[in-house]
Order: sequence, then structure tokens, then C-alpha cells
Amino acid sequence: MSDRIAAAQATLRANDRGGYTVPNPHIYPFQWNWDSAFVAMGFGTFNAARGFDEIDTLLKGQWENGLVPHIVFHAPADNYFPGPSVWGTNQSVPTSGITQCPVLASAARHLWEHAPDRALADARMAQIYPGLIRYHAWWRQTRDPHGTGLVATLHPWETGSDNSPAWDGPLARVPTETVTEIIRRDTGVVDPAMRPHAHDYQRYIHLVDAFRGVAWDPARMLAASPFRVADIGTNAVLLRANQDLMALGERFGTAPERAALAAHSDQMRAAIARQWDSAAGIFYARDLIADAPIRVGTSAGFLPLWGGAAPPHQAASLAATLGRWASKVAYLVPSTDPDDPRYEPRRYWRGPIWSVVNWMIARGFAAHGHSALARRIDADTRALVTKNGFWEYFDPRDGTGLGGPDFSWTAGIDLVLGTDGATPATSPSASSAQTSAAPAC
Ligand code: 9WN
Repeated sequence: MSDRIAAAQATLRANDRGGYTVPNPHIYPFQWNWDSAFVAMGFGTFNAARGFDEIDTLLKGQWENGLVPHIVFHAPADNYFPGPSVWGTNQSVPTSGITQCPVLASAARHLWEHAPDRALADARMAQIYPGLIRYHAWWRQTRDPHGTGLVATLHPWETGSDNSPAWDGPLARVPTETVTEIIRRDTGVVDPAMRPHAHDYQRYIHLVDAFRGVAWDPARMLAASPFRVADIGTNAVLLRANQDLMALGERFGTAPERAALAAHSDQMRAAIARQWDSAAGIFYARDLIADAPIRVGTSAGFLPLWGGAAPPHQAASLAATLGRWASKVAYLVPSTDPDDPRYEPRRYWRGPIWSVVNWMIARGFAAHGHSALARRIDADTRALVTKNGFWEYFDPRDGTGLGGPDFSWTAGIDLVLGTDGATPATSPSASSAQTSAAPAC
């Protein structure tokens, strides 16, 4: 085993709390939804059973209505704000009351396909599959109840790209008054210049107060939220996860389940296509309150490639857009267009590079025949770690590691990249994973 693989495995083990992994114990001492999806894949490269444990444990926090929360508070810790008492969700396992970018089913499929012990993989997937089905039904029923093809996100934390400049406009509608006292812990351990501003947190917590005020009732949240956007990343990732769940469903599920996923996927593909901006050469998120596109170029705008929602001419245009971005930075993929005046190369989701987003974008380009670009993105993802280690995020200009060190999902994706080898040129087809020649992602 190489030193690098040993170091990545050691990072996951160090952050392992027994069945779940904290992203970084000093900043995020609980289990996060999409972090655990990527971490499960990382564990899958050396211990598939532990990878399945990660998903099982996340699903222990699943709500009766199907929601898989963005944080599950399995054990107390006082170094994160907002903790369980602020959320006040009254669940038997304390959780937050919102979800997060739904990559979970795609990670589960990846884990299942790569597991060497097929009997174990089948048995473990059979346990997980019903929870994934309920989660996707929750997305359709509570976040797209009228079948528009775009699911709504009601809090920047749900998108996973919390302080992206894409949310500046929609977030401006959210009042800064809070019932809850804001006691930030993050800026005690990370340079505040790499984190969201105080005015962002006031609005984040205003939304939490508002949702707690309607007892986390999904319909009332959707109707009342002053922040309601169709994140292009969340929608593309959900579309992709629908395909992956359909593939799993051929073995583990029923025809009606697959039909429901297929019907929503058709709606989603059509709606995502309408978020394309041909002049800008990228997909935009949509402000669902203003009913207007959010004209900010972000790394999420490339994710319809991963979702399988971009025809060849759009893929070519996206490659040209990324080429322009590449001429402005040393490493890909900055989270915001470097030509945008709101681009800040060190501030969290306003510019820095995130390994997990890179991984999906690279596979999206590869699936559309842009293999050289896909290899460039993978090479950059690896080079950033070679240079600095498993940081939370990286400066696109010089690769400086930012946020927290020894970060779980960065180590997880490094293991996947180191083990899968060359970027596969596969598409998110829903054909039977068991019979297809190559893994889907
Ligand atoms: C809020 C854990 C999470 C990631 C998110 C990232 C950050 C939390 C925070 O950390 O968000 O969910 O407190 O800043 O933005 O993508 O899942 O790593």
C-alpha cells in the first residue's frame, strides 16, 4: 500500500466515531449527509462493510416522512453551532430539520458495484434501498409537489454550497433578526476570512427559527420560506441519483418504484434544460420566489453533465466555459467564475475548490467525451492533495489548503481516485449495474 493510501485511510479512521465519520472533529463533530456519501465510497476502497455502515448510520436519522437530515447528532459535542437544541426537531435521534445535496443513492450504487464480496454487497444494499426510495419520494412530494421538475431548496445549507454568491440575491430577502442567540464556533478554529460573514449566519439562523416555528412541517416550510431556490447542483445531483437508484431498483426494488423515479427524472431533465444560458455557456440556478434565473456562474453549473441532462452541444459549450475559467487560475475547478466580481478565492464557497465537486464534474465531462478535460480536473484534485494534504477546500490560484485539515471527504475522494484509476467514460445509464461492463461512476 502506498504512503498516500495509508494516509487517506488513516484520516478516515481518525475521524471514525464508530459507524459514522465526522467531517473534521474540530469544526464539524457530527455526521453530515453528503459528506457521509463520499466517505462511504472512500471506505469502500478498503472496507466495503464499513462503507455500508456509514450509510446505515446516516439512515438511522431518517424521519418518518422520508427526510434524510443534513446533520445527525449521534453524540453530544459543544464545539458546533447550531446544535440540536437550536434545531428543536424532536426526533428520537437528534437531527437538523433540513436535508442536503442528495448524492447518497449515487454513492450507494458506487459502493455496491465496487464491493468485492458480492453476497455482502447484496445483503447490505437490500437493507439500505428502502430508505433511499423513501428519501427520493420525500424530495418529489415535499420539494416539487406540483411536478415542475425542479426541486426547491429552502436553506443555503441544503445546497451544500452555503455562501455561494448565487445565494446573495435570494438571501437578501431573509431578515437578519433571530430568536436564537448566535454563538459561532467555526470562526474560533478557522480564519474568519475563509468562512461566511456574520450577516450570512444571521439569515441562516433566521431560517432555522422560522422552520422551527412551523414545527418542521414540510408544506408550511415550502410555503413560508423567504428563501426558495432551485439549486442547479442539487437538481442535477438528484437527477443522477434517480438514475442510480433506478439501476439498483432493477435488483432490489419494484417496477412502480422505478416508474415513479423515471417519471420525475423526465420532468427534471426538461426543467434542467430550461436553466441553460447559451450566452453564458453554463446552467444557472433559479430563484423560485422571483421566478427568475440566478445569473452567477458557479461550479454547480457544470453538474448537469454529471446528471446526464446536457446534450453534446451544451457539453462542448461547458468545456469552453471551463477553459476560460482555467486561463484565470492554476487549479480547477473554482467554485465561482473567476471573472465574476463576487469571486473570492479563499472564502469557502465563493471561489475555493472542493474535491467532491471536482469528482462529479470530471465524471460528467468524461461521460460526454471530454476526456482530456476530465483527466485535467482529476489531476488537479490529486495535485492539490499532493501539495498540501487533505484540506477541506483549496485556493485555485496556488493550491493553499483552506478551512480544516485532515478532512474526511477529501480523503475519501482521494482514495476513490487512487483506486479507480483513469476517469471512466461512462454515462449515468439506468441499465442494470450488475450486467454493465463498467461501473457507472
Ligand atoms: C453547514 C460538513 C459541511 C458540508 C457543507 C459545508 C459545511 C456546514 C457549516 O460543512 O457546512 O452544513 O457549518 O459550515 O458547506 O457542504 O457538508 O463538511
